[in-house]
Amino acid sequence: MSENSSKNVAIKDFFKSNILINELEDVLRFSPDTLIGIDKISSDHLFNAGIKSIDDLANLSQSNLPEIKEILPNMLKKWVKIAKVIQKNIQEQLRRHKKLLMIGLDNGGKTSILAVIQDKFSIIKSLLATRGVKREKLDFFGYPVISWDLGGQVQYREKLYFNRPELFFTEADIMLYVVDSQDPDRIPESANYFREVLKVLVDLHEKPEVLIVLSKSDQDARKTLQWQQNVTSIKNKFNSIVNEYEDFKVDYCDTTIFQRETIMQMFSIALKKVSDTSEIIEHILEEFTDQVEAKASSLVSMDGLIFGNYTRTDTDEMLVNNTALLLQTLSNFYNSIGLIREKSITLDLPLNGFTIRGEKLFEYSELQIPVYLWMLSQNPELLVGRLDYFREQLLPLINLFL
Ligand SMILES: Nc1nc2c(ncn2[C@@H]2O[C@H](COP(=O)(O)OP(=O)(O)OP(=O)(O)O)[C@@H](O)[C@H]2O)c(=O)[nH]1
Ligand SMILES: [Mg+2]
Repeated sequence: MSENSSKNVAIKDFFKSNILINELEDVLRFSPDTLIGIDKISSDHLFNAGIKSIDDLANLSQSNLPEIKEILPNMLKKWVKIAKVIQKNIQEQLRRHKKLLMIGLDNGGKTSILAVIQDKFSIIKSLLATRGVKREKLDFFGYPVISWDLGGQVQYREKLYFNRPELFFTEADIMLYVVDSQDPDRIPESANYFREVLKVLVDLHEKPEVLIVLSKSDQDARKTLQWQQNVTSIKNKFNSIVNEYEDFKVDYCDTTIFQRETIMQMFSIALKKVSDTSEIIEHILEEFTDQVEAKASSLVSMDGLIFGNYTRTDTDEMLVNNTALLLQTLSNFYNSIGLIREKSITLDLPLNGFTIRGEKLFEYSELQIPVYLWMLSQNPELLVGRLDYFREQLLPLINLFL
């Protein structure tokens, strides 16, 4: 992986020591006299010449600098150079962040999902409806994401987002469209909003990855017929809308804030769609799965993050992912009552002729969360001899992804 060399330039070294940089986005709007070497008087002269910010300074052409009689041309040239370095650096840093749009009707659970991802469980109880757009940097296991949480109340939907769509819907990498799976009355309204959003995206030639999140899929609700009907109805409506636009493909995920792993799983599915690293992880999984003559494999952390999987059929994928999730819950339970985590967990299905086996590969983050490789195999002994080789190849990549 090539690292950007300008990443290492410390932006703050260019600024006077009393200048605080909180948000990278703001820096380009700072006035020129925040820079070392530009005093207030020169900055005023720049201002009078229409150069009000570092961005303005950086946008000057070096070969055709304006004449400002109070400022020496060489001086101006140097400042422009510095501003250009800062501008380039910030743009690169911002580009590395994936833009995540959270969209859906009011009360759907968007802000709650973002709170769970950030482990801010305590704020969920007191959440108010989001007013307009709330942007936030998320550090999802070190994966830089900027979330745009678009409050779903009708006044914002009608008067704000669609009036200036380019301000909200451009350059998004991922769109999570959140539908309340326990509110059948509002499914048509939500479907309409979804259609309008897709239309805007098409008009703007934007093509983010789209994931439809069936929120509030709480364990008890899922057992009810009503919930299952809601989900069917949502999928029917949304699929038919998606079919109107040939360019879009969507996936569905269900989440509940009462099981953090469902949200982590949804989020990893979303990130996997836009991340090269997981592509590489999947290649390695594929190679390994073939080597050990297995049918499917999945790399999953004990808190529910799926780093990658490789399967040939949808059934195998469901089998390996769902079993992994279940055995994880069991293993976490054992762990919570003081038992030691097993290195290897096996589920035998002899009548069906296969075994699902989880092998602990390593632990990640300061929290030392175990990461297991799950395999669906007819011949699990083959796996054991090759695990170390696999671990060696994969570990550096996982570290990149995290
Ligand atoms: N049962 C259940 N309730 C949830 C879940 N997620 C969110 N809620 C509740 O749904 C309500 C709305 O949640 P928010 O996260 O504020 O919804 P929102 O989509 O951000 O709403 P707006 O900001 O108005 O667009 C809150 O009372 C949450 O406690 C869930 O998974 N299950
Ligand atoms: Mg909200």
